[in-house]
Amino acid sequence: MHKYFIPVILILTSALILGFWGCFRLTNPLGDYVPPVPSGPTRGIFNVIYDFKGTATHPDGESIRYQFFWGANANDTSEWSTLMPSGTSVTFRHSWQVSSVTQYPIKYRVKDKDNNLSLWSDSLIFTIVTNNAAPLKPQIPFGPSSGVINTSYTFKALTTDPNGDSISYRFAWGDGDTSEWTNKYRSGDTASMSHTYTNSGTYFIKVQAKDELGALSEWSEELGITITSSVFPFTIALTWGQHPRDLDAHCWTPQAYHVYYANRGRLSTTPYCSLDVDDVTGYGPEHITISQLSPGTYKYAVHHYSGDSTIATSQAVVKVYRNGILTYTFTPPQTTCPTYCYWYVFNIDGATGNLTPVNIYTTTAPGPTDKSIKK
Ligand SMILES: [Ca+2]
Ligand SMILES: [Ca+2]
Repeated sequence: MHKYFIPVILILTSALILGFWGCFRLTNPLGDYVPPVPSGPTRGIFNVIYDFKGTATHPDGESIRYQFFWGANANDTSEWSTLMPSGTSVTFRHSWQVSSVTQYPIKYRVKDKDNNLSLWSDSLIFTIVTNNAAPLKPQIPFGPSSGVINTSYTFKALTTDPNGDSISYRFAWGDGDTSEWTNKYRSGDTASMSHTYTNSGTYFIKVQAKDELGALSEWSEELGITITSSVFPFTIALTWGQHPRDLDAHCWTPQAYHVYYANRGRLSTTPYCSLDVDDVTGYGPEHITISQLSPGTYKYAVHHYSGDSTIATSQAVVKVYRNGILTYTFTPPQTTCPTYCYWYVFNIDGATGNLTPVNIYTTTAPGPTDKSIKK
């Protein structure tokens, strides 16, 4: 009897352990469950946050928690999520710090309220692209430079990505609102987005690009748009390129007012003519608005105040909006252009509203600039 005692004890103990294990295994409904492979991007760069999604189903329909594994080391796991209904997709966000490792296996597992644990999902391999370049700084947004409130206007954005990656864009509208990212565009294709301003004022619109890996460009230069609460007889928008850095819009009115950077005028009273801003660092825009015409001649000119180059090569554009509608577009004559001269663009007959192009360079101002003019 005695010589069988130890083997019997061993057999009984083993059976007991296997039995318990079997019971435990049988009572874990997630014990054999492998969640579907996570979805998300497979390429990216360091220090950019990416979204990864898991969708698991509990065999008994119970709620489950999710935990992701990010692959940087054996313990590189997320916190457990809150309990989610079975079959609900859960998005985890993650970024990777700069490291020599460029491939990360991402997987997840789930557990139910009784802490029954699933197996790990298969891995999604996330590869860090180490030689990615961000998109180039986008061109200045293209769109109207004036408009009225509560009207939708469309603006365009364009840049390229040195790697040829697809690009999404977002606009900062200058009124405190920044758009969502657009869908992806091919590098070099024009994106567009619309915006509506609800208050009058001058707003500066800029655009930023992001490549498909999430690398951000610089913000573009700003497009100015002047939004008015009503449509004025004339809004004259001056824009130009980077050089010369300072062009100035000037307007002489029939009542001997000289509206320019040092004397911005007024819209609600005499001279019913006003300059919005003085840009001194390239591009513009500078808007002169005439809110009410008086009989006599209005003269409009652009002065090259400072900076290299000339008006002829400045890429200047003068757009004239008549009652809110773009009616004339002027570009500088490609003739001899003295440095620091005036580009005398046009006259307006205040009695009829007729515009007469002049379009010449002159070294003297088309109207008086001395102290006899009214402020
Ligand atoms: Ca790129
Ligand atoms: Ca200026």
